Amino acid sequence: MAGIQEVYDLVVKGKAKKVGAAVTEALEAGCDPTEILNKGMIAAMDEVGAKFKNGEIFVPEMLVAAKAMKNGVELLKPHLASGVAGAAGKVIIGTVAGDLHDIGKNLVAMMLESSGFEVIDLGVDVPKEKFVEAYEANPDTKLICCSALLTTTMNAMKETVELLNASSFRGNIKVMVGGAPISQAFADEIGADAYTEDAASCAQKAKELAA
Ligand code: B12
Repeated sequence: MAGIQEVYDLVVKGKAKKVGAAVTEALEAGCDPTEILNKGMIAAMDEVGAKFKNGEIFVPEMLVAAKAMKNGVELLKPHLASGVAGAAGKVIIGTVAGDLHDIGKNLVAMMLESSGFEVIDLGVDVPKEKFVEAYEANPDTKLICCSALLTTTMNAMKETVELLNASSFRGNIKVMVGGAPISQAFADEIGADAYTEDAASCAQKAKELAA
């Protein structure tokens, strides 16, 4: 659909100011919000990642694309989110130490909220001890979610999950992991309870785990 293509192009080019209007137009034209997200924005970030890998663009261009996507997601949010926040329980989420990527983590947080969870977002570059402290401050938490986007920060994820696994409260929580380099095999290896590929399936799985 033309509207979605426009969103895609603007995210790839990092046109943060224009992307909002394009999302609104696509919505008004009747495009499905989930398609705008998946085919317009997430697919665009894949192209941005590929261009970075090929040396066609550099970090500043990745940053402006990320900003453009964030602006677009803000506008999509009311159309994607629906549930009553808090009813399903508390979730702690963060991107692990050394990792500054937060777009995927924010989408996961948004989908969890729209599935009725209250989300405590620790942000990016979160030291492993912070996850433990956040649980201690919120002992009614049901789920802890860790995100990592770099192969080099997979080890920080491993250390975080190991620390949680060694904690006295491990029996009270479930641990979920995700992010582009993470796989089911890796999740099993580090002793997480669950892995899913994207934000929508994370929210679904979270509901099962917290039930
Ligand atoms: C935008 C971006 C950046 C931005 C991030 C801005 C921000 N606020 O997030 C900036 C410019 C800061 C950046 C920096 C770097 N980046 Co970068 N970045 C990207 C890019 C283009 C997009 C990431 C993204 O947002 N994708 C879209 C979101 C929606 O997808 P996602 O994060 O994967 O999330 C989905 C799933 O993974 C899942 N998910 C995510 N978290 C969780 C958690 C749980 C619990 C679950 C269940 C699921 C889940 O659900 C999400 C939604 O469906 C990727 C390329 C790519 N295709 O991923 C490279 C990429 C990740 N970056 C890369 C690199 C190398 C870097 C730098 C090292 C570059 C440098 N030389 O400085 C730095 C590292 C900085 C740091 N310390 O973290 C590489 C990583 C390579 C590797 N194998 O490790 C990639 C793959 C690019 C590439 N092809 O080379 N980057």
